[in-house]
Amino acid sequence: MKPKEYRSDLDPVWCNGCGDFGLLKGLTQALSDLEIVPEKLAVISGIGCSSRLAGYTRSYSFNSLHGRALPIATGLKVARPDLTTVVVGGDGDGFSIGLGHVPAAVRRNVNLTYAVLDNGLYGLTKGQSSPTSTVEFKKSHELAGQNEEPLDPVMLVLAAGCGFVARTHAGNLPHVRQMLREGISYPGFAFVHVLAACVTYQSASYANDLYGRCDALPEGYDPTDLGAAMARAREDRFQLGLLYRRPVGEAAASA
Ligand SMILES: Cc1ncc(C[n+]2csc(CCOP(=O)(O)OP(=O)(O)O)c2C)c(N)n1
Ligand code: SF4
Repeated sequence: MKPKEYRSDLDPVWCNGCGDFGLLKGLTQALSDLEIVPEKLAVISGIGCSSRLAGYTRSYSFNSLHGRALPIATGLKVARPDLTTVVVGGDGDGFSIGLGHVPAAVRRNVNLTYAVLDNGLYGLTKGQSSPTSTVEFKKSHELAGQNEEPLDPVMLVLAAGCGFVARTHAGNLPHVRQMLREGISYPGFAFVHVLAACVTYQSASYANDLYGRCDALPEGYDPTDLGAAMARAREDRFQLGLLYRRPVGEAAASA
């Protein structure tokens, strides 16, 4: 099937230029590459602009409850292991209300791919701060928790023992496609951190500033080295690519 055949009949209501379009496009391309038929595909999300994505795919889609996509997807995958199950949501969905489910899902290591569209705020509810909002953003908008440093989703899942951790940004479609293809192919819980801009509630320069802070992992980087992945994740600049892939069958190191 062609990528566009993985789209449902619904037209996205996202703002023009929203990063969510990049994830939708990259996902449909990855599904096409992997030749997954819609009858064997489930896309589960929580609530948020990004979570609308589930309904835009031709699949068993469920735009569920805010913060609850992971336990719903886990139950589905356990009951129907034949379904390729992709979970999508925002940074608020995954790291505010849904935070407790993330390390639990990582440790259960059920075969899900969890793509978090991280725009550093709550888009659907009009621009409040999320756990990944920068201090500068909060100060400039006089939002709560101004002195709280942002949480790093990649460090969090690495520390919890995630076997597949990748980072990409929504403006680089071939890279989104590749990271999702590899994540979906991984036979365990796979986390894909998708950096994106909210064109409506972030500043006009946010997208460029964000992409200017990204580097590709260097040639020869070894994704089986957990220590190297953590060192990369701690760098100020965002490292894009497959940061960590635990060999299948190897136990997670205790964090
Ligand atoms: C239980 C519950 N609490 C709060 C809300 C309100 N709410 C809807 S979406 C959202 C946050 C959305 O932010 P994010 O998950 O980052 O997604 P985005 O819209 O930025 O893609 C909130 C707080 C809700 N729908 N349900
Ligand atoms: S408000 Fe932001 S996150 Fe929501 S659709 Fe518009 S640009 Fe995208």
